[in-house]
Amino acid sequence: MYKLLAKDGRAKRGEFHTVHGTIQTPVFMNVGTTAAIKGAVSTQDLQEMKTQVELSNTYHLHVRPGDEVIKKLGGLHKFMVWDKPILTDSGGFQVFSLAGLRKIKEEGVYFNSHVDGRKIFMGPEESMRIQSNLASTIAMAFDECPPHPAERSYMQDSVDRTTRWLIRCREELNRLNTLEDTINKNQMLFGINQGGTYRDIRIEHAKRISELDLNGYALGGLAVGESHAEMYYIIEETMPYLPLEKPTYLMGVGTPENILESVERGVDFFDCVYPARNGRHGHAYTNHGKMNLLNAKYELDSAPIEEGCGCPVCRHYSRAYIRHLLKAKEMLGLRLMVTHNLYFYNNMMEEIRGAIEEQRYAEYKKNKLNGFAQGEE
Ligand code: PRF
Ligand code: ZN
Repeated sequence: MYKLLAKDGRAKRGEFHTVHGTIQTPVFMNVGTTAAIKGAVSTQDLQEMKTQVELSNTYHLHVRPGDEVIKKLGGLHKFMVWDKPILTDSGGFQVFSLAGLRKIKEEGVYFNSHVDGRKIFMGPEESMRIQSNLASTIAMAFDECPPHPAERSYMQDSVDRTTRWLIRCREELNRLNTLEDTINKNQMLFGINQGGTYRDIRIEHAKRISELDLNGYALGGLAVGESHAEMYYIIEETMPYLPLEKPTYLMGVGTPENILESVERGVDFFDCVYPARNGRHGHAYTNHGKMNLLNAKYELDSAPIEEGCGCPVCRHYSRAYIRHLLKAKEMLGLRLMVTHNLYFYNNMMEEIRGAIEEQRYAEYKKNKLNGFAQGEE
């Protein structure tokens, strides 16, 4: 259940109540595709990084270790020792990004596993059954994320199929939630809006799925190659047609700048691999832009990554030491980088929530963007 606490322009400050606790929004979800945050970060570490929600993937966990295995072990929460909310993505998007060979049919998608090449079929019912076995807090509907650019006729057909799939997802999840041996009988469902950069297709789809009274809604099919201006335009135009009293999740976005712009347009939930991926590549996020710790100028630098940062890394370690670990390809280097970056994102979300509450979001955003533009790199 979503509760709107404050609004500043279109920016929303809310609370989302779940069986695994309350999520303060806007929120950034930390990506752990295979039930692990890449960069040797444990679920205990996540507690220190102000993480509220962990995100895992249906497709990956179905392939390995198998959702039946996780169900036998009591569900994903028990398995990874994380008692806060977990959102699982439905598998559709991962199939499109990973599987070379695939066939989309009315019933679902046929493709080959990226692990051993074996043939797999996944449709709305399969995705819901897997997510029910995983027992995540929030399940995502099974959708198609169309490529960019796509012909208008392809887009319309794809979006219509995604709507039919959504109705099947809802039916199947309602059924699963009533079964005796279902671990989380309160599993929630978010529907996904598609339509690429076609404003009218987006809006028609948003209106249609809003009638289904789901627990939340997502904007999918963005950050797939369109410009930032196009993405912001589509968010701005589509948001008024999604229910204000439900959370909205912008899937797979993005940079701190993207998040600041999207919060201003009313988005509540985000997720992105950037903080973990950039961290593993030696790039640290700071309020003065990104810095490359591999740079020679940090060889003798005993300052923390960012002065004043409250993360567990900046409280103890120097740029010089982290640079050395990265150079020596020590795992600890990756872990420290990912820890700082996830903290940076989660902490920014906390600042955003405070700024909306205090009706100073526009000014907060302007100062933040000015800081980033100083650019350390
Ligand atoms: N659909 C699903 N997951 C996603 C996306 C989508 O369109 C995106 C697009 N940025 C990221 N993750 N199911
Ligand atoms: Zn830090």
